[in-house]
Amino acid sequence: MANALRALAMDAVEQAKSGHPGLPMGAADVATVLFTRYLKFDATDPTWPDRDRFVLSAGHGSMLIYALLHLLGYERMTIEEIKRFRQLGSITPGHPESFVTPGVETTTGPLGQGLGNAVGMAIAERHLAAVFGPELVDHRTFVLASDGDLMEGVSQEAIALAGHLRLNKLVVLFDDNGISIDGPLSLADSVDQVKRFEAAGWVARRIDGHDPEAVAAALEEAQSCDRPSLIACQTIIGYGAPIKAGTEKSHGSPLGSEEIKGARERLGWTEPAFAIPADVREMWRSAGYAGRAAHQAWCDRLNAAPAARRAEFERRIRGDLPKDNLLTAVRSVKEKLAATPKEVATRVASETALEALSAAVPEMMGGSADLTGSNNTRPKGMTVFSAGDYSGRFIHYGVREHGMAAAMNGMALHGGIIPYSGTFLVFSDYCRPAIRLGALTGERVIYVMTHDSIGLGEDGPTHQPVEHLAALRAMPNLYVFRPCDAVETIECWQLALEHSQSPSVLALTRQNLPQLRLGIEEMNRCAAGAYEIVPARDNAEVSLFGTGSEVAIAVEACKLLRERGVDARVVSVPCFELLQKQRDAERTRIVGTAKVKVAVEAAVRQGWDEIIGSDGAFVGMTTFGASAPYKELYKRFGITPENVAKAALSKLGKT
Ligand SMILES: Cc1ncc(C[n+]2csc(CCOP(=O)(O)OP(=O)(O)O)c2C)c(N)n1
Repeated sequence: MANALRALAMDAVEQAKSGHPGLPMGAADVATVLFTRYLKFDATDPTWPDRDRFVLSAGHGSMLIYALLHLLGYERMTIEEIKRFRQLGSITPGHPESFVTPGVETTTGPLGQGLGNAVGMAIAERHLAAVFGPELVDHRTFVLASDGDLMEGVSQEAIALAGHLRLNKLVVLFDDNGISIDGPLSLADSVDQVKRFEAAGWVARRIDGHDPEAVAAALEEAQSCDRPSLIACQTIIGYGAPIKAGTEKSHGSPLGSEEIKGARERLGWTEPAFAIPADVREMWRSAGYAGRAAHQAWCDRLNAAPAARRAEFERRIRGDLPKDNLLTAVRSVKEKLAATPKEVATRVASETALEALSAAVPEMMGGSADLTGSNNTRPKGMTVFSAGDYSGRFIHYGVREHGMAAAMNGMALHGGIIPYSGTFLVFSDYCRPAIRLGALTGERVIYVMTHDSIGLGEDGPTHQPVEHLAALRAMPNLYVFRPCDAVETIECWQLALEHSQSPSVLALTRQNLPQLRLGIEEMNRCAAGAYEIVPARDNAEVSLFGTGSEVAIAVEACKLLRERGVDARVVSVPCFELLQKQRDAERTRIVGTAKVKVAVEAAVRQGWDEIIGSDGAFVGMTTFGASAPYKELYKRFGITPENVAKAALSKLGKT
């Protein structure tokens, strides 16, 4: 059975003239034991909520999972798709993409991410089991990880978190082949992975990955562990290839016809390319359907569950929001702000928003990378998710931004959870590889990124984001929100929750901001991405644009211009991406036709030309910031109402 995986991998890579045969050939025995004897799944229903999750963290070995899905009888993974490996429009892309291929749980390729996702999946499983009971939620998460996965820094964060949380239903199968692209691992690494995992609180052992009974015994043992398990499976990369096996030459390129011929002989595989003998195919097929009974038993338990619990479970798994509760929560926050306007930092406004939202939307799970008090992400009453209490909804991720972001992707992918968590905006760089995968895959993950500019003051330029908004806005399918006051903050939160196929970043201030939106408005004005917050009196000569803390500066500048007899308007731009999505006519209406356009944002200009044009004026940052009280910094860098007004007057030729 394992040789069937090897043959398909060799043949598909050869046909595509690109790909990675080494890992599938080396890990074939391990995968065969896992999928035929331990993994709980049903090939006829790849989205059954209580299936075990399998994560191929070493995504370059994608042919392993495609071959498995094909042999196990996943309907859409036909032999034609295997033959179209890496071709446009196939469901067999170069690296596994969960939004393309049924049966692929997460998008992998950037090494280490899959392992991080798996920790999030295991967290989601434990939490949902605590909420809904083991009769509805009781499954494991298995990961196949390579040397590269374990060398990446994010793996350390993921491993440490999983060990600390005692995620005992997480099992990592390490494809311990001692080879990476440059050659033997000894060129660059001498870590004892078993000791490393043990030090992080895992149960770890080393086995012969080509001995099916050893693999089975280790998996058996892992089932009853009270901690997560590492099984280091010693394997030979490119197993079976006469010359290239055991060397980097089998890692990432077609083996070539001679080598394939030799491998077929060695493996005793006499079939032509892409052909599988009927008896082997039959054994794989029956493994694909073996989980049906467990699936049916689960369906029976779901049907027998109390109606309300079942409905809530199904709603959460579908990813539908509790709409009425959400709208009531948003309205109540807006009503309070209308009755008693608040001059608060948007991070504090976010905490107020979260108090209402997290009560209304129980699938929200919060957290922070050791900045809970600064990010304001733990609303009152939200208990901590810990090894002793998996029903808690707040995760202390520790100083592990990257691991946190990767875990949040896994939680969202698992389903039933809307993860949100915080750090400083400047450390979005530490999360970026995971944010990118969340955006590519289309996961609802919400980042609360506070201390969003020089406005954080004394911590200085190491902590003051300057280029981060532009960098985040450059990423497709990511919403970057920068609300200007408490009202915009609740509106942006609502939008982030409603975007079920995209991650969002909420960039929030440390410093207090005046409430600019007074009175009660049912409508979510941020939904258009930008809107006129101070209308023109007559025919504006100047349009002023700002985001977040700089909207108040634009409003002051508008007053100065009016004192000089210049009619101006102010447009708040809480979300570039939503503005871009408006129809042309609507966008033109919002941006306006004033002769002069000036934007103010305590960040770099990049990206703003789309709104103000290359002839527009920009007041912002061109260098890194500095360490000082924030009011002094705004003066030092010239981000003031006077300078904004001056820039407009200069463009009007009225200096
Ligand atoms: C973050 C990241 N860096 C680099 C790569 C490029 N890359 C793909 S596989 C690999 C290493 C291969 O070694 P290993 O992980 O041991 O896989 P094996 O050779 O056993 O297939 C590298 C550097 C990547 N996919 N992700």
